[in-house]
Amino acid sequence: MRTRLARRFVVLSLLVAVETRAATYTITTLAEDTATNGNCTLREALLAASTDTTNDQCIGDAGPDTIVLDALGTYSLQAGAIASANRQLTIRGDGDHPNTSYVVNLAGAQRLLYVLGNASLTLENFTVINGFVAGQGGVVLAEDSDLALRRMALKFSGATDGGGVAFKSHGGKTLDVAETTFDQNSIQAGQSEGGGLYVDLQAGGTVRVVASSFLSNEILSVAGSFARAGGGLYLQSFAPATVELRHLDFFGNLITAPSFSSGAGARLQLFNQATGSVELEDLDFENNSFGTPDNTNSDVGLSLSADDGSVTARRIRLVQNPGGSGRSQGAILVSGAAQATVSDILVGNGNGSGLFLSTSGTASLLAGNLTVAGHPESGLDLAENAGTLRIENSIAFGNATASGSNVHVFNGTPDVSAENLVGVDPQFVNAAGGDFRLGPTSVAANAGNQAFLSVGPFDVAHADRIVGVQLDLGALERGALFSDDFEPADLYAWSVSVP
Ligand SMILES: [Ca+2]
Ligand SMILES: [Ca+2]
Ligand SMILES: [Ca+2]
Repeated sequence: MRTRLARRFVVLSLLVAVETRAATYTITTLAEDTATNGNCTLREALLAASTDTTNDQCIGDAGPDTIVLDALGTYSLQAGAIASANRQLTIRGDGDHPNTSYVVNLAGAQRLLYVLGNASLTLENFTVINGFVAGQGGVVLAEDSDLALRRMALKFSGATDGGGVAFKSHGGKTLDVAETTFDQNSIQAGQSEGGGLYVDLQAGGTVRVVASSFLSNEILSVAGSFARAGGGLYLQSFAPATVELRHLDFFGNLITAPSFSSGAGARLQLFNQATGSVELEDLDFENNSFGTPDNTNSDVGLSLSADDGSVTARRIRLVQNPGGSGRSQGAILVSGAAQATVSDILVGNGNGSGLFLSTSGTASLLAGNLTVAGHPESGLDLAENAGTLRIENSIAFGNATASGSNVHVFNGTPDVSAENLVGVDPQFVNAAGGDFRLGPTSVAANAGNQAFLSVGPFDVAHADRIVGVQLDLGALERGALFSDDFEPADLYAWSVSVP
């Protein structure tokens, strides 16, 4: 017995020894070289981590690796592409300073890294600028690998898809993005998708993007090109996927193409979702635009289509996204057997129409507490091609000043229940100035039905949804105060949990 125990102890010790083997490369120089000159540069560390072999003072190691950017300032990395297959790597700015203190300048010459073949890459707390590749993923291309970004800033980078990052999976991989900024990246190709972030799930996967910003990313036109989608974010999936997008800003993203543009803010396209789910919460879209108005363009701010699966979209603000005549600021289209619940959506002050909701197949879409106001064309466009579409507890007012109507039914007989306030002045505080809160004598106050199934926990400003004797109509509850999300049922929505 003693022998067996002793032997077991030896085996366990060996296992522990193997599992803790890992290299940490602490980078103390901003310079780039591959010379054997007694240092460990960022390039040498990336090469060591990608090959498990020694490069100068970066000692090769078969285990997972961590590269710590320890010097403050701008690291040079421009001597050519680096790829890493089937390895685990973390690159992080030393935590003593914010991500602006650790900058990697790719000088328009290369990506930071291409990971593939079941790799796992984590980037944390640094800034990458000027990435470029004549392919996908200007800073990072992750193929069939897990990728995590935390407290990163990806700027001024370019590619054909995914000016910042391209994530492509044939199934089972996870993209996890938190507290990260995609800023002024651009893409350009015959068919270009994802000015900031491009996600392609060929056989499902898991995507979580929280507390992050997509700012002034751009899809640039090329001659004869078509199908440009997702100025900030593009996501497509062809099999059941789990997608969570929470607390994101999409500001000033632009598609300059002459035609076939969709989702200057975000374009999400999910096919064959079956058991998959899409959850959108606390998303803010402002000033995302198409450079050229055209009849072949689609929805300008948020463009979501989901086939099968469950869809939840709560607390989405779409304000002043100019898409041009005939285009909506936002669209949610569900098909197949999709089950969608949508609530607390504010769509205001566009230059075309407001929000387009559509069902087909056996899909159902239940939408409540919408405020749609301030569009020259129709406010709410509804198409119940098949399936069931219902609108409750909502306001449509101040639209259709040039054409259309406050609620325009394209197709079918969607259920617009009696309490909705359509074409009746809800006395917004300052609609022209973008303040769609209800004034003191608004007929929309306490005029809703809090028992309806679409009612969510918060209004679009993340304040309590029900104040006073009854739920208000529209996206903003009068007299409500901002609530944080200490409530466990409301994951990550405002106080972000970063693992
Ligand atoms: Ca060296
Ligand atoms: Ca290694
Ligand atoms: Ca109320």
